[in-house]
Amino acid sequence: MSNITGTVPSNTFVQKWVKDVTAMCQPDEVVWCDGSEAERERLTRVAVQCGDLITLNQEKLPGCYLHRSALNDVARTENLTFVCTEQKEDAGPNNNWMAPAESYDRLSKIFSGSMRGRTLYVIPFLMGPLGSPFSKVGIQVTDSVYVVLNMRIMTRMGKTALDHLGGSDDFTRCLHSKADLDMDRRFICHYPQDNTIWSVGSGYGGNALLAKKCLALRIASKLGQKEGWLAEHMLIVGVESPDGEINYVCGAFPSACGKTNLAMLVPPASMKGWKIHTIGDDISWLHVGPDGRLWAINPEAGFFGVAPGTGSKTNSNAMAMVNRDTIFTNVALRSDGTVWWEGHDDPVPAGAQDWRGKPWDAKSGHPAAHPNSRFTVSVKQCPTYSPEWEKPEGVPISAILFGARRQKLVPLVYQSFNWQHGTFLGATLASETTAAATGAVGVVRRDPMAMLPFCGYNMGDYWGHWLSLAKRATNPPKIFRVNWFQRNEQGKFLWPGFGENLRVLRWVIERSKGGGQAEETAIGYVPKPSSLNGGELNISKADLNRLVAVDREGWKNNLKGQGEYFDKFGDHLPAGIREEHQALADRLKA
Ligand code: SAT
Ligand code: MN
Repeated sequence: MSNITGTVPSNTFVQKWVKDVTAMCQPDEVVWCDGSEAERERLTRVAVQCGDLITLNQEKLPGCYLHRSALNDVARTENLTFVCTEQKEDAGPNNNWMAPAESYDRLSKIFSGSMRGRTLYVIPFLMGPLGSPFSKVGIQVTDSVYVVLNMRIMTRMGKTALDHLGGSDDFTRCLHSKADLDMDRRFICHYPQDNTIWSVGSGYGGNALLAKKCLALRIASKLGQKEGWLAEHMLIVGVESPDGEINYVCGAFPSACGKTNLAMLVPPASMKGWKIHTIGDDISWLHVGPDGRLWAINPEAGFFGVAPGTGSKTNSNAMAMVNRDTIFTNVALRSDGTVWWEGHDDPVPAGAQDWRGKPWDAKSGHPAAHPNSRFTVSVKQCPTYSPEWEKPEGVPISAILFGARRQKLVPLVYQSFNWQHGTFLGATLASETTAAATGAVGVVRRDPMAMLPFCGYNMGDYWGHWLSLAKRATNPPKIFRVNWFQRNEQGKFLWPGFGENLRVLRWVIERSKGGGQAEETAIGYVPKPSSLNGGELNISKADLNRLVAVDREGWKNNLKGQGEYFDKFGDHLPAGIREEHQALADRLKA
């Protein structure tokens, strides 16, 4: 029998599930978390004592701690991530699949006794604003105190969630154990039919904070299909023009492609009077409102952002928010007990330790911080935090961006002709890979809607679901494709990016309202260079023209690969996507 501390909730479904998993995992102790400040302080002491957290310099970085992961546990492991539906076809060619019975059986063996000598924490959490009809409850069980402390930042955790749940059994059952952190015994499995997630053998964010990619995207995307809404890998940002009007934009980009930077963009000095309101940087849940618009909530309560490349020049808002009450993972440690990463404001430090805790200097020949090192911080610490984050109905969306990392071919920005064409632009998204997942970096792979690793069901059906929304969403957002990452022959970025991306947002918003100057091309509406410039942009005319140029031959060469990719979805490919592919081919031929 395990020793129990904390208040056991009255919900008998929660009690029973926790009893069952406790019997399987056999922890020495069970702690029911309440999300209080006192609990945070107590668990932080536990984490420091067991080595999960290193206390940073509390004068310079109050409330900040460093976590060093196991060396083999630094990113999501997509090859070990499964969707376990009865029929393989329901998971689709976009997911790894295992039959539920086999998967429960294999994982039960790893979970059995995995928490002996350890504490099992129960974390009730709410995804979405208090009192929102769109919010969902999860209960995560974990043996990692690091996971508890991160979940406390990333979600609305504790009593709030239990109050929302009441006596209902409508919650996602999220079971997690680090077990022995062995890659050969690591599985991240999703059971949409049971509203259940089992993850074992990893302590890394996307594998272990089950509220995030596992619940808020994989499980939620399937719930959205059933219930008529969308769970998307999108930031949410409000853009206020000098006349005080705010328009909200969602943006889907693959991991580590600048969602956090765009969500809290700092307007360039030349764009006086523009303001940014941050609602979310990673996930958005979109519902059709009574006005026929799409309304977005951010189900999360924190940012799990990439540290390297973050500095005052690229994202001064992020720098301002991570100087207190932040958990850093796999960054470098300086001799004064503060943190550093590549791209940090301060010069390369002397006498530092790298992310593994080994002595490091500029001559070490490898980065000091892991390329996928992270900060976990509350959304409320963001200088551009918008209180609209807490609105139960969310914010109305004017435009959706699909963005990716492409050195060539894809213009800086272009607009789709309509919702179906916009869905096609999302479905054909492809990006150069990053360090956010294990595997090769910099290889172009198809990543539809930036959801390839996160769509919890057959992607053909998912595109069909997107298309079907048009029936109810009579005033849907306009859809755009963006690419900040074009380079010239010398490998230099053509577009300055960061704050200057506001110029693109300005055009996007003008277009969404029926204005803005554009040229109709075979791929969509492309801006007139002058509508991005406004006179103050420090970039050559030739480069600007090149940024919005349409390479017809390049696009023609792309058609075959797109068609082959779509063929993989067989009968599940909706006719509308096939139609758009054909229409693009026809326009390119004309
Ligand atoms: O998967 S995480 O949420 O840990 C990070 C990411 O890839 O976006
Ligand atoms: Mn992400």
